[in-house]
Amino acid sequence: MNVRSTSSGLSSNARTDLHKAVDDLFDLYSLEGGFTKEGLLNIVNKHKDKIQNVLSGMPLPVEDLIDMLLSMDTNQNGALSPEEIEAGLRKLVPAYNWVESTEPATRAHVFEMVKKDFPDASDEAVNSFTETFMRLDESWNAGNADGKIARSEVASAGFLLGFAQQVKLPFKPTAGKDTAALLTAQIQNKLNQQVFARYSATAFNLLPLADQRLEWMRLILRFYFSDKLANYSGKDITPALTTFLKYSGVTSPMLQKLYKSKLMGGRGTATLSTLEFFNLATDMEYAGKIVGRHSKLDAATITNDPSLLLSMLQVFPRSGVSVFTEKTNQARADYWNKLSQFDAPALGGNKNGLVDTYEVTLALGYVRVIDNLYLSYDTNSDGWITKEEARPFFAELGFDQDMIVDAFFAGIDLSDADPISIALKLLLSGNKGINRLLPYEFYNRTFKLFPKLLDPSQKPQQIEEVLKTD
Ligand SMILES: [Ca+2]
Ligand SMILES: [Ca+2]
Ligand SMILES: [Ca+2]
Repeated sequence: MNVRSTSSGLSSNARTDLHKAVDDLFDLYSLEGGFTKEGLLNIVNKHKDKIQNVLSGMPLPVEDLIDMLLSMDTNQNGALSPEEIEAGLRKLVPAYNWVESTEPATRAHVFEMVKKDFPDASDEAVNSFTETFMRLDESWNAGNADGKIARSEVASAGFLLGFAQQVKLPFKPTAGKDTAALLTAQIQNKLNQQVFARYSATAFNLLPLADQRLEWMRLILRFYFSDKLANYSGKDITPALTTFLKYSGVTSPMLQKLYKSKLMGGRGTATLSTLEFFNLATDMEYAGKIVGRHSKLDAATITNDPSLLLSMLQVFPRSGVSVFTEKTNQARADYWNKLSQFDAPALGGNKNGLVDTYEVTLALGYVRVIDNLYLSYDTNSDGWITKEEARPFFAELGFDQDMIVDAFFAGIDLSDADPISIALKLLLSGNKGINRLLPYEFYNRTFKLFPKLLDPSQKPQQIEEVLKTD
């Protein structure tokens, strides 16, 4: 099942090459003392495919990169001098104004400089951004861990921040279902998660523009960190998560599997890509904020926390209302009072009687799958998925027969070990009249299937084979 991935499938090679390309640029700059437009274009063109590949994970077209670099030739003599590059970088890469080439910047200095560049931003926005920026000093980020930021520690991250500063805000939500629309939707979710519980506003687009700008730049910086950490972590991502979140908790194998899976827009491979890691880490952070607010997560608690409920409806824009709420402003008892089932070992829980952060992450991850499904397969965007709309989804699962779709819509348990009984139940149910499903109904029908779908040894085709002989 491919929930039309918004990832461009960032390979670690492409990633390394981007960093190398940017580093090469800086090397050339320092060696040659400036370079020509031609030389510059050569470098960018040489790496264009790879740069494009990486940049397509973010709204940073490669043409902008070239334009940005060429715009530094202020005296229009066709060559970039070190002075022009320094001036250009200062203008286009804010971080170069904060960190002098001669002296590393302290946290207090960075805070003052950011405040100066964003005079209208709130202290929360400036503080959090500064905090994140200072992480460039950490050793996994190739920093020297001296508590200060040197120019050399800013290099490629500074470039990304330069782009982030230029992207037009506020984001306009798009109604389409193309890659750009999916990507914008995903970025919106991540920003809404990031600002949750830190501002009185419950959504990113309700923040003042200066705060939006800093939060957006912070998100880009954290994506850049994920890139470093996903690389650094190998197969065991616990140390990387610990570093990213400063969180010493655990994850379950099922949770990691979900975030690598195509259900979540992942690639379905053994290691976590940058985007997969970023999704998991930021979703865990969001779940952590939810768990941190309440000792017990049930319908009554959630109903009494309207800003949490509002945030969740923003973060799950297509499925949230249906899954999380009974009626307006009231949490759905059927969903929330059952959340404790994620404590069960069968779902990767630790059976400690509490719903821990990683268990809530898995619970919300399943809702994310449904949200993605409605984004991709509710083709007329009316909030329902019909049998007709669902067919391509089932086809991706390997279910090509109408009977399976009928059985799913009729609410028959497809996780049943005996495929013949699925067919029998369908025949006996007389429940063929259900032709469209709301997200919560879809969620309920998919729920038992999730562990199976995450297990590659389960082959839905085999079920189909048996049904064919029926
Ligand atoms: Ca340092
Ligand atoms: Ca637990
Ligand atoms: Ca529809």
